[in-house]
Amino acid sequence: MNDTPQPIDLLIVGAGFGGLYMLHLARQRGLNALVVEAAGGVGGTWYHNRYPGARVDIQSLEYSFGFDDALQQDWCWTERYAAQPELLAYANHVADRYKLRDGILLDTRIAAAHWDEAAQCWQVSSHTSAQDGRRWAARHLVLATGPLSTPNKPDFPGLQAFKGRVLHTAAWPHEPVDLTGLRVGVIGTGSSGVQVITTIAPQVGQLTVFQRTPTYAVPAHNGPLDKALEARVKADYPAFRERNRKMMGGFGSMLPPNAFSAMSVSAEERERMFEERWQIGGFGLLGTFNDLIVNPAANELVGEFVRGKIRSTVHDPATAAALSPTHPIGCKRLCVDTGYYATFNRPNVHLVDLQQTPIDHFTATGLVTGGVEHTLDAIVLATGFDAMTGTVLRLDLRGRGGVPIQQHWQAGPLNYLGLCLSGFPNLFTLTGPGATAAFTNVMVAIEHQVQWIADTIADLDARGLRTLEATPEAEADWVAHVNAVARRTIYLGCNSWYLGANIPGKPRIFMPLFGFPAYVQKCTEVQQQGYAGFRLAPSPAPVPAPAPA
Ligand code: N01
Repeated sequence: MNDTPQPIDLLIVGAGFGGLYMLHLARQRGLNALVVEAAGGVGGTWYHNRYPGARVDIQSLEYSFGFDDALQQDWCWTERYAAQPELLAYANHVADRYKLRDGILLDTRIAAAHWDEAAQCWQVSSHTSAQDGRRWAARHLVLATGPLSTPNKPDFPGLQAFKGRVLHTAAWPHEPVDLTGLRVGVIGTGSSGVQVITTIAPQVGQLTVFQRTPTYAVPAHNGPLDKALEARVKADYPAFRERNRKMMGGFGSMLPPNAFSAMSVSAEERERMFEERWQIGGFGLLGTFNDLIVNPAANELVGEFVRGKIRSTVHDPATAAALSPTHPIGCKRLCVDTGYYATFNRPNVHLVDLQQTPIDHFTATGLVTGGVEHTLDAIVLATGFDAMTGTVLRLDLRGRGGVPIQQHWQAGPLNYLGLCLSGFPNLFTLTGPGATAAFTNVMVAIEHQVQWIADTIADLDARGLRTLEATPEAEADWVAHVNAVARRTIYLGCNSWYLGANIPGKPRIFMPLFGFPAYVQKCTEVQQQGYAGFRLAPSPAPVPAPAPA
């Protein structure tokens, strides 16, 4: 270990899109910044989630940076919804275009970050051997670790005994994985499961899908990017971005929500309108009416519409029934698919309903549910993430007085504005709990938060201030606000990762905030009000040199 920490203005953990833009903007503002990334390349989620079928569920023309018009004009997406290789190529393009690579330390995991009261900075160290571990003394620390970055690997009894291959969608191998002709089991039917199931079904010998909760999926109608649409958007890109920033989720201005209730039209008209949006595809279905995610009765209408689609698509009525969700639609993130339900008409695809027959244990050759052994050559865990907090809680992160983050977040992730924590000065979380990223086009969310952080640091420096720290009162109020917003919606009506409900023992607190424009307004107001809810402090006076004897 090199004993002298390297002084730095800003240390950024993670080289996904958040870390990349944070580094770029910090450098533009004249800050000495460094990104430290555990993986061997940039791209974050798109570096790790390289399972067959991985692609974005927000249209490519929207799921991209808008901070530089030259970038958005030059880059050409090939598909309506970009696939993982193209998204990873885009992340690498951003790193090269803005000459970021010399500010990114790859293959280096941050192990510890401790607030140093005397030096008023973060003492950060990397997790490598004693010889080559690195240390930094950072004025500011940005956790750009992503909301969905620590895979959830359930502790299935006997999994170790299984002799076949075990894969996780969120940690997919970099070398090709050939599943051709194999008997494959997929556990999990969220966004990752839906994509991998649909993609591998035609390749594998037999596919057994182990479903704990059925999922709602709407068609993507993916295909080559419409050149005429691309030209229209590019002719007007800054205004297009501006319109999207005014949308609840930071995207979707091409198909805005209707401003009237599902109850205000006849059943026939409602069906026609749902069908119209189903044919367009994507998340727009939930904008058919303005009350689908706030009124359970309205939500039930669109849920039943999708269940009707499942019944008319899946030939076997028992399988269709098992695939039909009963929880509110949108309560778990809606999946955007390419033939998911129809996949269950294939003779080589078999659904196991874990609600009827839960997983009992694994064996050397498969797994047992309800007394029946399913013989498998490979198992794909599409079991999601320890979302929003999992990665941060795995750090040795200690604030004032050495208080560990595990203690501060014992009852749930306390935060203010989804950006800062009391007792953890000059620490910023990007796309973390309390912010809107999970409900927003994450690229738009990242741009906003990165700009807020860069502006805040510039303000502090201009005013000769050394630290910014959320007050405990502001933090408590903010968490209450996030949960109050959720209570006005259908989001508390199911067990989702938004609530931490997918991880045994995790505090059940609603973590993301819904509503991007109001969030932006609040963050701006806080800045304009001189950082209401924060304590600001100047650099401590230098300790006078001892008087000569
Ligand atoms: O994870 P999930 P994901 N036994 O948590 C099941 C983004 N994303 O990786 O619902 C049996 O949604 C679990 O069952 P249940 C997107 O934001 C985006 O699919 O908890 N089953 C569920 O079916 C998304 O929301 C894209 O009952 C178990 C599944 O595993 C988020 O990432 C693509 C289990 C996990 O679903 C997470 O998606 C991929 C157990 N012990 C991901 N534990 C796109 O852009 C969990 N499950 C398209």
